[in-house]
Amino acid sequence: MVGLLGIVLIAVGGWLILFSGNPEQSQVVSELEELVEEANTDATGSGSSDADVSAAGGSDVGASETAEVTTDVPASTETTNSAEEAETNDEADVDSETPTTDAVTTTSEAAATTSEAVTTTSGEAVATTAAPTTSEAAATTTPPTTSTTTEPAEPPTDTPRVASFEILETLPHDTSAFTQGFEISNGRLFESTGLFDRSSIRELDLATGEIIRNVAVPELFAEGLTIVGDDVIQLTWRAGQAFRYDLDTFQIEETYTYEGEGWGLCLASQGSGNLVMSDGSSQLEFRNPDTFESLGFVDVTFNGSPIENINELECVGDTVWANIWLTSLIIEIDPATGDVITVLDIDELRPESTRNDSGAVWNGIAFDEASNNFLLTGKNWPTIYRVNIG
Ligand SMILES: [Ca+2]
Repeated sequence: MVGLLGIVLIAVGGWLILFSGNPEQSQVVSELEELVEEANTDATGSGSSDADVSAAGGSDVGASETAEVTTDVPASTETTNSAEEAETNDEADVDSETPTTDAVTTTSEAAATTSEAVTTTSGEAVATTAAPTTSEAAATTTPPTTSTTTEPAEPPTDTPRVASFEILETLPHDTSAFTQGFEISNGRLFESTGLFDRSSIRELDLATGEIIRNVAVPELFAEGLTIVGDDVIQLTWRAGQAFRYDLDTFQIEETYTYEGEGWGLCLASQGSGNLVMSDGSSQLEFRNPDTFESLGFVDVTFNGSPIENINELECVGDTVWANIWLTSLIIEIDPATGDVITVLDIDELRPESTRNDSGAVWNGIAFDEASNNFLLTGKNWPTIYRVNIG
């Protein structure tokens, strides 16, 4: 009897560990949010640290979407998802290499399937365990201010900058596109979409958002992509395979294999010239763009704290921009050190129609070199935003 009770307790304990929602991760995220708040609090008086949400561009979609966005007030951070929550659980599990892998695999596939059902029925309630952040409390605990010596004001060198954004234009986005990768190359916009049986690689019209080409990725869960010369490389979530396609035909030219999960990908056109890859952890991995060979890792930290769930990436100049999965935060990372050097909250951009869909988090960032703007979108979002980040 006692033995049986012990087994039950162990089983329950294991379940709790498995599904308790990654306490470290949410802690890291809320910490980042608190720090953003603090930085904004520091800027009292300027009154302009919030995003300047002004709609230029007067496309018909733009006007209504923007109006919708500006009425949003609640800044609740969704904390659950279906498919990619399973990613996180699995990721932790892969690291621990416990003998429970089989059970986890089964669970995650079930979760992924659920997510598809959820996304296709657009916005039906998915079980969520919201973990509201206590940003107000955070705001009251003001951080140490910068030195107030008699010397001329010295800008803090280590404090991440809080950026703002301005909407310049909106474009329509396919609401069935579970965006995993988003990138512009020579005036052409490319997108990778995920989920089993819904994964694809696409080219979109940069001016209109229309889908020009759409090739399915059968049986796999596609993830991030990046353009390398005349090719495009696309990751998959847990298949351990990356595909190198001809950019113009989307014909697979080569398949690479790798350990672990694939989430985001970009090519450092300046700086190292290497691929930068995320796997949902706090690490970025560097790879040779010709061979996909791993060249090493860097830990992404925000004031010394590791930032987990680094997702879609965008290499701009010699830095890397990224989103943090399940948050509305964008960070700019110095890939040489892993330091987060800029933070930005785009919660205001989340379309109202996606707020009840816990999987429809933002996950698309593409830099347009020609205009120095960014295009931002999210999973199943109806809108792509062109923004100026300042
Ligand atoms: Ca990107």
